[in-house]
Amino acid sequence: MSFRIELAVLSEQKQFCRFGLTVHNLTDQDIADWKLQFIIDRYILPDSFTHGGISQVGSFCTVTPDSQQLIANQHYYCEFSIRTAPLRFYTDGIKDALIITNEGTTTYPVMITPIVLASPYRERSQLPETQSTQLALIPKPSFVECHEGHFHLSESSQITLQASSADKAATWLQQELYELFNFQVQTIGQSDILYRNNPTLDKGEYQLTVSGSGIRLEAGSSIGFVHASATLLQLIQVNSDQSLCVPYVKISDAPRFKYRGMMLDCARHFHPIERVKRLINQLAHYKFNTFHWHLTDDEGWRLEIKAFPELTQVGAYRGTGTPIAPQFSHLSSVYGGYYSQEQVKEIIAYASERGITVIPEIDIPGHCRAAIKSLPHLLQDEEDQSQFRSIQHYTDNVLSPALPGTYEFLDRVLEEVAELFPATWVHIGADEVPDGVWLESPQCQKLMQEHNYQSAKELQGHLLRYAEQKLRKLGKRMVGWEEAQHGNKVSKDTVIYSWLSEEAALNCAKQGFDVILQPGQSTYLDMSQDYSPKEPGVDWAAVIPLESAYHYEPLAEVPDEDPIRKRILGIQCALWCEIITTQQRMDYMVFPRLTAMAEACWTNKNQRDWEDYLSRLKGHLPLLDRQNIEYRQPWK
Ligand code: TNX
Repeated sequence: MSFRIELAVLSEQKQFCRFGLTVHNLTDQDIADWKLQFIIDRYILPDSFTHGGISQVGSFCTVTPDSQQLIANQHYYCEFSIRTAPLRFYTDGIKDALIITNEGTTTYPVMITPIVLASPYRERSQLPETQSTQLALIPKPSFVECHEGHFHLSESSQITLQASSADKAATWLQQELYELFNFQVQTIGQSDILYRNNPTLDKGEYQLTVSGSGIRLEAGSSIGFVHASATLLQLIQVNSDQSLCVPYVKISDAPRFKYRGMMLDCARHFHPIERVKRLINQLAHYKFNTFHWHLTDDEGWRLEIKAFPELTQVGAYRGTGTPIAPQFSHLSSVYGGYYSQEQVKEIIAYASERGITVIPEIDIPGHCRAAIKSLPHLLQDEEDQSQFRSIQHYTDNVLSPALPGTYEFLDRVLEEVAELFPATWVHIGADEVPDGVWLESPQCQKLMQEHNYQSAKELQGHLLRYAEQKLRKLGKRMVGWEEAQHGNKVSKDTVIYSWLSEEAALNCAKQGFDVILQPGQSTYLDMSQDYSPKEPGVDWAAVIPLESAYHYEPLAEVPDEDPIRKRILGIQCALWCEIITTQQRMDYMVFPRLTAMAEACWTNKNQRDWEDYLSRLKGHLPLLDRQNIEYRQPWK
């Protein structure tokens, strides 16, 4: 049995494109009463559809063709329009397809040919030829002094602790020496690697000295020792006889920004805990200190909540016939997964051993379809007639600020989250609540009248203020995407993560909010890395080649001495995972851009230099190879 599907762009305008779709029956059998299912992440205008009808939930489309038969060796053809900018990448095309007959009891796999694009990008980015440097440190430390000679680690090398806060860092170093270099430090031997307390050093700061007498790591905080260990791991050289040595150096180093984060979306695709740990470990290598865990979204609820087992029983899985329906991939199976509270504790401990704080995100009130479908008796407003469509094309994904069930849900979820995560910050989402929401709900109208609210934004603020107060009672500080301050109800304690533009960050900082910068145009690792149609990724914010990622400088136009800069706590990069289905794809999107972002987070502005970074990156690639990271080859 063999079927094939082809999508071709027929015409393109700035925000309106037409497509032709062909399904070939390559078999010698006719099929009858058939439907076509496929995945595409843009919204097909149903009225524009020819030769049949289409229904769409998120990215999941079902076509009922006019002709009931698909004859052997013949094809079916239809056309449709989408309000979209021109498509540039193969990953913009159909991601999965399936033919179903007999009410879905029989299914046939469909081969997908790459989308026929009308206007792929013309330009290509190319890196200058670069010599690799021996001291391949990323991010670049504040001060490095090199000396002639190397210290040789030997079979009797031992780690010695003269600092109570160094034990986690020392354990991590020991593990990484083994993982990366197959080198086992001794429990009794020579004190070649010495961790020493230095109370004059600030949090995160460290000093590393390698000389004839050994390796000395100094810090005044446990995180400082982790950073020192990360630097040491990058300094290690492997001799031809596989023995290890470290060049003589003196390094003093301190972070530029207090907050250095990465967000991982585990809702759109589920990442098993080994994959999450692998990323956290990599973050530690680049001196990040925060892992922002996006645990809930329309397409999946990934966190065990004991008060509501339905959230994971129902909300963690999607597939044909399930309440969430298939999304993004895996049309022919039930797909999903979640993290038990025990696993969450394991991740938190793993991150903490590497100096990384885990901030959970429970995204409300938009992006809540999985929760609503899991707990309809609590979360569904039956009388709501509002018409809206979210960015990801859902019409039923927003919590209602007027339902008592919403507050019961929030209370229980936030209580368990606050208990489970030691971090003092809890991220509450607040992004992308669609226009048109709530206004046709009698209960929402009543709530608006009671409080004299004028707009839906005020209703959103009403709910978020509740969440903020609840979190405060639980000893937590609420943080959220830039829309969290819409409706003007939350307090200035809320930390704002800007993502649409830097302007939002600036506005919020001026109003007195602390901000974290995560601009899509520079820090989104789901954006394509180059202009070739083969490059996986999206480009709604930008194409982000390594060079653009490297050159990101937060609020570059605001002078250094402007007091507003004190409100910038740091930078975060993000991996949204609509198209991240495997470890391989994750590695490719994350590396090497993560190393460029690390430098934006850590290294002082006046010490950053693109070509210098490239020569360090070149020298650093063997260390990525040792970890089997399938990074995008920078010089290909
Ligand atoms: C915007 S950034 C989103 C996400 C998507 C992402 C895709 C933000 C707060 N919302 O829901 O996954 O774009 O690039």
